[in-house]
Amino acid sequence: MLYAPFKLKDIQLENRIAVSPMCQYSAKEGMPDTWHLVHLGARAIGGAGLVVAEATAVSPEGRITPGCTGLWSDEQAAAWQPIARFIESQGSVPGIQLAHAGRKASASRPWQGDAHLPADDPDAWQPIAPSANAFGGKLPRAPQPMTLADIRRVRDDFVSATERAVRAGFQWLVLHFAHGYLAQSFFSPLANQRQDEYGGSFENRARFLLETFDAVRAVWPERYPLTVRLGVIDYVDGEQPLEESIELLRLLKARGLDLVDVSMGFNTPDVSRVPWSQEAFLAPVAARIRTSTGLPTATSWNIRDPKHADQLIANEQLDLVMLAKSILADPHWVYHAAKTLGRTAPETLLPDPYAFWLKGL
Ligand code: XEN
Repeated sequence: MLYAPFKLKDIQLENRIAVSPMCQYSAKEGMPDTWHLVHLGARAIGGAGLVVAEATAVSPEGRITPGCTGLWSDEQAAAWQPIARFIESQGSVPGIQLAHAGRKASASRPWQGDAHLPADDPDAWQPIAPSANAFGGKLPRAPQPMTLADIRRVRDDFVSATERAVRAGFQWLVLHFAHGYLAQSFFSPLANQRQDEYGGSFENRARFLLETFDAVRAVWPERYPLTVRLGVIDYVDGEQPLEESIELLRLLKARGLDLVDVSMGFNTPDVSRVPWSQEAFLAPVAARIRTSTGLPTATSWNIRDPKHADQLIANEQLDLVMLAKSILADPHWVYHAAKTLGRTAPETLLPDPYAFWLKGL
């Protein structure tokens, strides 16, 4: 079943294997370059049905680190174009994730500390968020609370970035509503302490996400899938109940959401209760969301074993598996998994120049 096609809107994926957006922290001034082409292109050559480019900031202040990619300029859109085109030329669908990092912005790259840059660092900038409370841990910098004008501006930044994503040739859009970044921090009572119409009740905490989604929906072509990655669970006390995430997804579905990629909230530095070592630990949560909302559903996090991944699709727990570390470690995971699953002629999943050499191996 992992190799069954999947149609959503006018887009057909050749299989159920997707490359999850993975930050490379390797851009300068938000510009994708040959690193991004080779990184994403290699996984398209490897045969993933969908290749989603990393969390790409809708504005300079929305980057997680100075190395994050962006789509706030036409120059960046032009730089993404050959990347999207190459992914498509390999039979994969090119996708991109649009993001604003909120209070987690202005951090160093993970291999340089994974911490807020000191405020006087020439590369640092002032993060913004729903409220002035800091994330904590290695991200202690207090964000500037957003005014209503800031909220409108960020929503408009998502719209402009979406228009550029279309021009760049992307055919699958993921709005980053997870991982403690801006949208997620509006939704989570752990992060959002606003007293106005954007804080407090479920309706108010959902408002920024729904308004941003609506604005993007209006400019993203109807024929292409519009998806969100939503943090539905934090594994800490005080988080929003799963029922709230389900209700939010129902509202988004009614407004034109095509698929949800189920992930975590990461609204506090405490990740001690996350069951990291369990294979595909979010799959049961995603399956529950799939049943309760009727939305096509994907998830990532520790999906490595091809047999397990195949069962998740066969048992209709998931529609897509999003691979991250496993496909980073092995760009030919799709081919190797086909061999493990006993598929005949697995080399046919690869482009001709590779299939020719690998035939019968
Ligand atoms: C605390 C977030 C954990 C996973 N990460 C997610 C990222 C990049 C950093 C690590 C993302 O969603 N862009």
